[in-house]
Amino acid sequence: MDINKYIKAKKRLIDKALDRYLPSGNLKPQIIHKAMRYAVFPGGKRIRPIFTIASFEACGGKTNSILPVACAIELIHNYTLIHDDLPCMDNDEIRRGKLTCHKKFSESLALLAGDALLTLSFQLLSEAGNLDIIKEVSMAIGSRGTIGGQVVDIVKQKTELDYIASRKTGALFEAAVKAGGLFKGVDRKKIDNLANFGRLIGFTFQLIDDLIDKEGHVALYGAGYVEKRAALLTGKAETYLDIFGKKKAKRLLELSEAILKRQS
Ligand code: GRG
Repeated sequence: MDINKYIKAKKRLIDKALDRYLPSGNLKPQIIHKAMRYAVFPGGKRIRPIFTIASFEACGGKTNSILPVACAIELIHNYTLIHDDLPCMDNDEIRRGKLTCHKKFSESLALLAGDALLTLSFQLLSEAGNLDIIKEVSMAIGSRGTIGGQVVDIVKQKTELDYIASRKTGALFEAAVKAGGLFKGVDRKKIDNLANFGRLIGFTFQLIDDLIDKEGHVALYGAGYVEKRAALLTGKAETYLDIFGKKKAKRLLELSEAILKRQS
């Protein structure tokens, strides 16, 4: 199966699982469940949970049991998007080609829908029963992780672009990849390698995002420099997969190449 087919198949699996985990829009109070579902579906690339699955597989795991963990990561990502779009943050009207959650519902409901997605993600993680993953994810998205990145972004310290990218984007990618190994229970060395790989790929993901949007690092350093840096970081990231062997790490390697080449 080529990587595009793999991505499509895993996305379908993740979407089905998300649909099972999210409360029905008919369940009281309907409006909050509708707002949560509105933000999550039809969804974006689902790239973070796909990394979680590929990492689990690289460690010898079989897909389905990791789904609650992978979906928790995606729910957290969706919470950050809802909150990031709010008038008190970026004040965006469009997300994934449709009205942002607060434009469709209201500011207070969007705030609560984000909170509820975050809360649901920890319910799923606790049901998966692995305290190391809960700790890892908590640290990644706290004030020294994504929230910290958002804070520095808000106070507009543009010279801190690397800090912002590594916290806003890198931290959740790192946790997503690490979670696959933690769930399979591989040794410390492999976990550390997954963490390094995830962190560098997350950072690269942001560099490519900047290239697509012609913002951030590209505005500051120019496209040529950013392209070179992204390629270098991807090469470095891939060295951390040697420990797993080419066959097992195949999907992680292909995903990292797909990120480097992505145009949208
Ligand atoms: C806690 C409010 C709050 C924010 C934390 C993660 C974050 C900081 C804000 C989200 C907004 C943002 C632009 C983050 C940068 C990372 C990024 C490129 C997000 C978009 O991710 P994709 O491309 O989105 O994976 P899809 O739509 O495909 O899921």
